[in-house]
Amino acid sequence: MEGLIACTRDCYDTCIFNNKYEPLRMFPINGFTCARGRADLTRNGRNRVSSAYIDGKEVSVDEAIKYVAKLLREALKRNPARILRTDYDGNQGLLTWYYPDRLFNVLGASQTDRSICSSEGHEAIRVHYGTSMGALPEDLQGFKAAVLWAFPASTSAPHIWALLVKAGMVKVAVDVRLSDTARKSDIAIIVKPGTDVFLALGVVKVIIEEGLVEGKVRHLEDLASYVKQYTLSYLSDVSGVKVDEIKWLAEFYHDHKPVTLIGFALGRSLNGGDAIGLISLIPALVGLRRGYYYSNSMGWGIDFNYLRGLHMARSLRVVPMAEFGEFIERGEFDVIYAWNENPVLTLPGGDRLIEAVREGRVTLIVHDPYWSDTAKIADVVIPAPTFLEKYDVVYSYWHNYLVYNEPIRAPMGITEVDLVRAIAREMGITHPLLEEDPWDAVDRAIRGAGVTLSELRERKIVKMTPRYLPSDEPDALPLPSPIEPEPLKDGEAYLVFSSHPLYTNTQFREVYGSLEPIAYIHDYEGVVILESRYGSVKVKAVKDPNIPKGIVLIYKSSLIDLEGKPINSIIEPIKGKYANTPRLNGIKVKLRAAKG
Ligand SMILES: Nc1nc2c(c(=O)[nH]1)N[C@H]1C(S)=C(S)[C@@H](COP(=O)(O)OP(=O)(O)OC[C@H]3O[C@@H](n4cnc5c(=O)[nH]c(N)nc54)[C@H](O)[C@@H]3O)O[C@H]1N2
Ligand SMILES: Nc1nc2c(c(=O)[nH]1)N[C@H]1C(S)=C(S)[C@@H](COP(=O)(O)OP(=O)(O)OC[C@H]3O[C@@H](n4cnc5c(=O)[nH]c(N)nc54)[C@H](O)[C@@H]3O)O[C@H]1N2
Ligand code: SF4
Ligand SMILES: [Mo]
Repeated sequence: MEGLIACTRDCYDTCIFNNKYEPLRMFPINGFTCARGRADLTRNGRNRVSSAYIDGKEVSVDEAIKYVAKLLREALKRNPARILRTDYDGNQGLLTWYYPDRLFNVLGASQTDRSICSSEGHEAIRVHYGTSMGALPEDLQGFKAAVLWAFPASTSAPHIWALLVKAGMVKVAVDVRLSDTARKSDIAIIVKPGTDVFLALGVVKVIIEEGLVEGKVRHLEDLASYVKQYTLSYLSDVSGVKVDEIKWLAEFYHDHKPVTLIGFALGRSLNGGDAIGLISLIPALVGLRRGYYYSNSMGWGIDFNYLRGLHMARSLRVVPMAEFGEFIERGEFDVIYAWNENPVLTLPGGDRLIEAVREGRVTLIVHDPYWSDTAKIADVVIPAPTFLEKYDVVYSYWHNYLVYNEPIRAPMGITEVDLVRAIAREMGITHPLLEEDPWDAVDRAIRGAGVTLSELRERKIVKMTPRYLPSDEPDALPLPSPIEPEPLKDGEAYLVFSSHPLYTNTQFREVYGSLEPIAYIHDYEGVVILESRYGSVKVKAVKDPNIPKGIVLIYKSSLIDLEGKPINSIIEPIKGKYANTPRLNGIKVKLRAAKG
């Protein structure tokens, strides 16, 4: 079989392509891709880090490795916890993302907790079902209706959206604004930011109290007495959803048995984990099995911990991403090593990293294929090949295809695995975790998913059988502990973020240009200052009738303000209850017209 390649981006769909980079005509890829997939071959030649750099001076990769080894050795002598490695899902490959951890675990360095995106919901669903694994693409096809809860899939998951459309499903969108998805759905329910748990309590209350329960949920009686204490009019007041709409949604669940698709963004809001957990129980209450989808990555049985070497070594200190800026400001690190991530823009308080590097308090090492905003300010930059240029094994958090990626372009730079092993050698570290052949590690890790590397190399694509299925009888416990959002005063609004069709987070500006920092609001045009308790940024306000009063929307691909300051400098260091996920959505901001 000819070589294949899966898009390794942080995206639900994980498109699979042939070696001419044409999307495969198989379910659920169905021969089409998104604007980013169409631009990959062009993008691959632009804005690349083509050499290594130390303090802005071009050097060979070998020189950079020696320099990094020296930096790490010196830092180790002081305190390993003063080395921080930080990473996220710029490339979801098992070798690219997971394996490099081994070096830092062996060093006993500090790590960020990878809580920025989906971890809150994974944990919130797991406590009820034993796993966060939910419906597969094939399962989705069996439904006649769908509730897209904080999930603007027409933008964030084009293949999931296409599946729902093709199946002719009745679609209900729950969002804080009329997103593209909400506009294209049959019904849009507009909820106030951070109050989905109150809406879900209303739905659960109606289902229980109107005798609409058809499924089995353990400790249902506890849930029943819990919802009794709330009146529908209170739940309606807090959530902004009319009592009639709450009742309608409960009856819709009962009558149409929709699948519920829960967006990650909800986990990054007030009450996010509680909301996701409770929403995931609604399908079970109306008798559906695997009636929700959030992320299936925990269902495959891939041993991510083995790849990271956690069976032998682990980092000494875990830094919540929510407190990234705080830790840096307190002077907790001497050296920061970042790969697969653009933390100056995407992590809360990324501006503190810029300052610390500028003032020489932190030495920043970045391994990236592109001149990201973080690479641009780094003391040491090392070029990485893109996913089109290296071998890897790629899984999806939606469908169950495991793909053996084979390069279709000549590599530029050094792979993540080669780099961390070379640094270890240069440091004189001999540890079995770094000596194990990386492909043996992959083979061990995917055996848990019932796949062997030799089978995968031969067939290129193997369908995994989910190992960890959700319980058919989930537990209603733990019960939520919802908090009402702070009310708005004059001139205040809740700030929310969403994905943009042309970008993946901060990526693709080399193809589609920089996205202006625009704050979409209901009724104001002009340059404005957005001020939170934590700082302020200057952005352009643009009127949008799809945004209700009291809401400001910024695309999460325009995270630099008009003066070059990261938007995330105004994010407060607040952590989610289940997995410490930073609260990015729904923070209160004051709007002021900017002078001049
Ligand atoms: N095109 C594209 N696709 C992407 C990405 C991308 O950058 N571009 N990013 C990928 C990544 S990293 C992720 S995490 C996923 C994210 O994908 P999703 O989880 O689908 O979320 P977002 O696109 O971030 O949009 C969040 C939605 O939630 C709404 N919202 C905000 N606060 C609340 C609230 O309190 N309640 C409710 N009900 N709604 C709320 C916003 O208005 C917005 O419509 O998408 C992935 N797919
Ligand atoms: N204010 C606000 N902040 C947010 C969000 C929000 O909604 N609002 N969303 C959050 C979410 S959901 C997420 S997931 C995070 C995303 O945060 P990041 O993961 O930092 O996002 P990206 O912009 O995708 O940056 C990924 C980096 O990985 C690099 N990369 C790509 N491929 C490779 C590779 O093969 N090897 C290496 N070494 N590097 C590679 C890219 O060039 C890029 O610099 O942002 C979060 N930040
Ligand atoms: S970003 Fe998503 S939809 Fe686009 S090519 Fe990659 S996997 Fe497919
Ligand atoms: Mo994400």
